[in-house]
Amino acid sequence: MTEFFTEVPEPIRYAGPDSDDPLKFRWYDADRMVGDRTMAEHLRIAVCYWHSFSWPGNDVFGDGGFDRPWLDPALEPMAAARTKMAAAFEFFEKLGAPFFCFHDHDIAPEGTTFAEESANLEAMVEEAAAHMERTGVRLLWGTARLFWHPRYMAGAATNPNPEVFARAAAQVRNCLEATHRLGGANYVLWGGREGYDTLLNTDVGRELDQLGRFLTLVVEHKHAIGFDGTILIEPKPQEPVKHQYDHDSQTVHAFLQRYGLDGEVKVNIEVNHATLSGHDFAHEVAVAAAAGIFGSVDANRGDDRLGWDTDQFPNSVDQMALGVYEILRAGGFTTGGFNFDTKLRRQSIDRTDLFHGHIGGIDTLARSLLVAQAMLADGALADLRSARYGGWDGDLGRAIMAGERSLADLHRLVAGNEVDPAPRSGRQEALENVVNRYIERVR
Ligand code: XLS
Ligand code: NI
Ligand code: NI
Repeated sequence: MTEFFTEVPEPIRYAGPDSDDPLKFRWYDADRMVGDRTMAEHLRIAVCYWHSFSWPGNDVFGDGGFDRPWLDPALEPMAAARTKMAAAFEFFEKLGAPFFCFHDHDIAPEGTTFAEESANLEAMVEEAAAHMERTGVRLLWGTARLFWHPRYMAGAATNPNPEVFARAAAQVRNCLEATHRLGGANYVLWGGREGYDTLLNTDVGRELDQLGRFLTLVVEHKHAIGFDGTILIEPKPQEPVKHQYDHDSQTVHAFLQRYGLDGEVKVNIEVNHATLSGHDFAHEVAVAAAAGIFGSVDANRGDDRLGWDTDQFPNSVDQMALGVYEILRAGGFTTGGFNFDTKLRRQSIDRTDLFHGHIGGIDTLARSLLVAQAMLADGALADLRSARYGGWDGDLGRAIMAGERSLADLHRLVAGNEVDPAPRSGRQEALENVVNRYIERVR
């Protein structure tokens, strides 16, 4: 096999926080125990196929300049797909990433007919199975690209034309089976165009029912074929369309309940999408965990001042540690993990830039994990939180929550006893200082 990443001859190793070697991990030490699991088991790192290997670096204003020889349009598509896959697995292995993620069309050419699309996918899935067997790299999730082809311009499941719905269903059937064949831990649906650009031509009620029906079909098929991975929805408020139905975790939870899919489907939270929906990443994790639908994470961040999906590598421990803390509070990942749905900046054209981005991102997650675990183990924030809610464990709190007090009962209580509790400090600044102390100290 021809080597592609020639500047990185050896797998990336851990060298410790004092290392200045840009091709070593400073914080990610895969086998280091953090609480009851190793770092690798906690983080379950995955590399995404699409931005890393299928994207030439173009933006809406110009062509891409990335060094990706397999994207040359003059190549025979299946041969190009095989070369791309060899380079992708070389990267996964050298980075030491235990998982990868893909869309159907990232690994297999679309072809010109459905028959060709299906045959290409089948062939490339066998090729992937062989690479996985050889390298030990596993599949975190698969997904179908239901937003690229012009047939999906008005949505896939939410399209006004049922034949488009059928075509999307067929594509998902193929991709779900491919994911199952490759032992995927999850299957993701990102509703890229499930929403609308203008209400003037849109029937929102119908479209939501269609989306509920579509997801039900996916869940039924998952059970029919015995796929035991988790089905995940990836919430995003907008982009590419103006309004997307899976706006954020709380919206998705209401949607799942409405269509009877609670307990069947969880969420894949993207840091970037949280920002776009006006939330912090930690908020999205906490809300999903409270609803029992926390599944997996796309670790790529946005930019607070840009209203689009910049897909940047995470590099702020200050921000990421708070999200990882919520993940640990929720018990950590089960089938999920941290996928790097990340894009290099357009000027990062060298092969090795792909390593720099991932190494920095993985180190950010590793250090955030250490901070989060230390805060959790010491009960640094938990003590104040439980004291704050202490009243709810007392007689009054318990009786209210057990449904044993009516509005009239509470009125009687307050009127008869002049109940007027004094406010207490929420101590936000003191808590923020606690977090900073952990960030400074962790080693
Ligand atoms: C786009 C999404 C996409 C999904 C997979 O914003 O993040 O990349 O993760 O379809
Ligand atoms: Ni995104
Ligand atoms: Ni994503």
